[in-house]
Amino acid sequence: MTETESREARTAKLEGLGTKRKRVEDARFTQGKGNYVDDIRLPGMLFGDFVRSPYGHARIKSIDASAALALPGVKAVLTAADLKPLKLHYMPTLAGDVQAVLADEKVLFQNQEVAFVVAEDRYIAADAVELVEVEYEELPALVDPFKAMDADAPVLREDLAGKTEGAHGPRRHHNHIFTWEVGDAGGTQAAIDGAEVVAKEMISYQRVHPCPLETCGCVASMDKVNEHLTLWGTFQAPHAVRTVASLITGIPEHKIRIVSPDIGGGFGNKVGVYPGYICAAVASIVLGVPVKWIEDRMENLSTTAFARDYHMTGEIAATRDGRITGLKCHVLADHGAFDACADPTKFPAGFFNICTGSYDIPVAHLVVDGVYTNKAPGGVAYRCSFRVTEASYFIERMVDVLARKLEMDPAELRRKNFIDKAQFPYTSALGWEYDSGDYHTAFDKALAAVDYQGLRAEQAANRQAFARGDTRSLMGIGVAFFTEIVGAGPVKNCDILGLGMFDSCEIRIHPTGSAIARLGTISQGQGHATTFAQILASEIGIPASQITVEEGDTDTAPYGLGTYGSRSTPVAGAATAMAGRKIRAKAQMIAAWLLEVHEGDLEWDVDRFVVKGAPERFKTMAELAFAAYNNVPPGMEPGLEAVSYYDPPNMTYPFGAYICVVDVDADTGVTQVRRFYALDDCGTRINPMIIEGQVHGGLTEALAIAMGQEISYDELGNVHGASLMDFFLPTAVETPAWETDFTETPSPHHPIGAKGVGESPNVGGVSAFSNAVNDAFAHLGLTHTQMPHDHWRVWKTAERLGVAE
Ligand code: MCN
Ligand code: CUM
Repeated sequence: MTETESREARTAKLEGLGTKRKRVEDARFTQGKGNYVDDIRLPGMLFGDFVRSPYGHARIKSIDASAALALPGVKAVLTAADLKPLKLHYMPTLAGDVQAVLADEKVLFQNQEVAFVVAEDRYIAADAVELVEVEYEELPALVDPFKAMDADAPVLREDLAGKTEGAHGPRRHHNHIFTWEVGDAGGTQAAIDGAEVVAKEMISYQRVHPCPLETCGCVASMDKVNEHLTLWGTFQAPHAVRTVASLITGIPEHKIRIVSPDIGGGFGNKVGVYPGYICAAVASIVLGVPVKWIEDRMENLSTTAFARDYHMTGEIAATRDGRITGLKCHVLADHGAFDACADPTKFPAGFFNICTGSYDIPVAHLVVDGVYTNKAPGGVAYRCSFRVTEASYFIERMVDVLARKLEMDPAELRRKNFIDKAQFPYTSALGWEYDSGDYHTAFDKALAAVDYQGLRAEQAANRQAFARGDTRSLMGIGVAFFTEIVGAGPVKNCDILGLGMFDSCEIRIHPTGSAIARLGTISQGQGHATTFAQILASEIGIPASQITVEEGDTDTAPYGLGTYGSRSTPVAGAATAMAGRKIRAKAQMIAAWLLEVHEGDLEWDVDRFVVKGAPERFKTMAELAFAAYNNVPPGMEPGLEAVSYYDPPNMTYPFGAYICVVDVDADTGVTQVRRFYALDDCGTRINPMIIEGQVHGGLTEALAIAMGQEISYDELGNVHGASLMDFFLPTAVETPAWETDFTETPSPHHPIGAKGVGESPNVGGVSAFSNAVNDAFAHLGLTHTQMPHDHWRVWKTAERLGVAE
């Protein structure tokens, strides 16, 4: 049938690795046919809504729900007192702390959950929320992390009274969570003390929020007859939710089904476990009918999964000619009222210890102190790769600060200190083994692409013109180079609540040669149904268009740890390739049987096995699929299925070079991103179009963070930035045109050489914007200003430097 088709034509038909295959998801999404959690409607379903605290810190004197219960249509009002007998008023967090499901005697942040009203519809529930009378006694709020461990700081967590040991070691103050130390303290201090030049800076990365278009939510449905609980929800890790739900509720795990339907953006916001999930489940168990809970925008921004809030003091030592000799960093980490960071268990500050970045730094030392404040919990979210965004921002600002001190070009200083290609696999001073990289090639390509020397010459001319009064605009050039660490990842290092972070793929080939693949991950917009089929197409020779990819239903998908930390490609992508290879190995045995040759006499050719030296004798994968169901070698089981649980030997280390050119109006502080060039290296590229989309999205979020986003609190503990009136969400108007580029350095340990990419543009992007804004004022003596670089703050900087009119 296809004998005459060329190898190229057969390869093209597969739409495998490297193809710009169009997203198969989009037919559904662009026609409004997605199925999101709020689309789920079940007979008799009730709606839950929260009574929330108006105070940042207060004692609850009393709760009176009688007026709410009297409202027609209200079915129940849950408070901590109702949850206590079930031992569900606190829930375990992913970081080994506990979090109040409903406030127990005290509220610890504004908008904290105090009571859960269940009613016949959302509107009645919202009206009833207003009728619940809560009497509070206000307490002094603690919002400044730098004051959290003062001797007279207010005691926040009374539930932890007397607890001197936390999940990550000893606690030395009532608001202290953990101290995490990595590296060589003595050696680093010696390097700093003996250095020719030392640059020091305190770099804050403000509190922000990922703000996905779809907020968090769930539908809980308890079938009391079969004692079976189904939970549909916005979960980035459905299997982990099932295990945790079983442990918390005591319902056997086989009687729980977790389903993540379509998810409208996650960005880390949907990794954690929230009070709404527990309350909806409890309400459904108690009332015996389905209960839905969906956050509104303000609830989302002010109560679930903030990101960052890291205050990083660095010292970087160097020789006068620009060779970095040591790096020291202290981080004050504001975790809010409960430590609900979603990090692998052994890493209370995530992978922040990749803060030596892309540089060959001989010695380094890092200390992170985590503290409680009267703010919302969360801490790991927002395209972060487990705190790599903070680490990357820190080192990329520090290198610029050092460059200023050395009066050296920041690009030249980077180039001089890069880990060399020949040094890979490279072990960093803080203990990571970088799998592969070629930083000089990528960086040189980036500098050439933007004509870096030309830009600097233009900037020099701009500065002279500004000094003469010929222009009111200052030109800034931001250079950033990042190394990511994604693919958690080795079970021996990485687990969450004891669950090793492997991932999985199960494949079934149907008799007519099409297939279904199920994975332990879950797409939230990344296009997994498109790209994972491409990996398989190349492995098993079945066109991607004939492979269905399914994720997110724990009753059908193999166990996996979910999608975050850009781990799907490095881990589940590897499992997909490995499962595909098992399919191919069995198909080869069937082919040998059918062609009456020895297996070793066959070779794989795109979509078929061919007898070596006899190209006219072959069996296509479609033929072998059918044979698997009716004519297999004696003793072989029929069928063609495989499953792989993949425990990666190491993480993958994508990298990239980003360059930003910004024009700053000195009189108004208005910034205009004139140009942004992003070169990404994520190893073998599965779908260049999807990668480009990921980079565009991540850069837009980086722009948002660097130039305007902030969730701040006033001294009373009131949260600011909790609505889209105050929280900057860029639209097409603010977003510049992105220029993307790539190099391709495969991962040596990944079966197809692919590294993750989802978070790279955010990890690398924020520093490029921030470096550009700082650079615009560098000739006026500025070394560092804190983000966000919104117009007001930029204008303040210009004013402080005496150039604003
Ligand atoms: N890809 C590829 N070739 C590579 C690497 C990746 O073609 N070498 C493709 C993958 O096949 C996948 C996509 O790029 O379709 C992202 O893959 P990967 O980097 O493995 O990241 P994950 O799939 O694990 O996604 C998680 C990552 C994270 S942690 C955040 S946060 C984020 C991000 O993805 N959230 C997103 N990108 C997002 N994009 C959308 N639209 N929505 C989100 O919520
Ligand atoms: Cu850290 S945000 Mo992503 O890992 O889902």
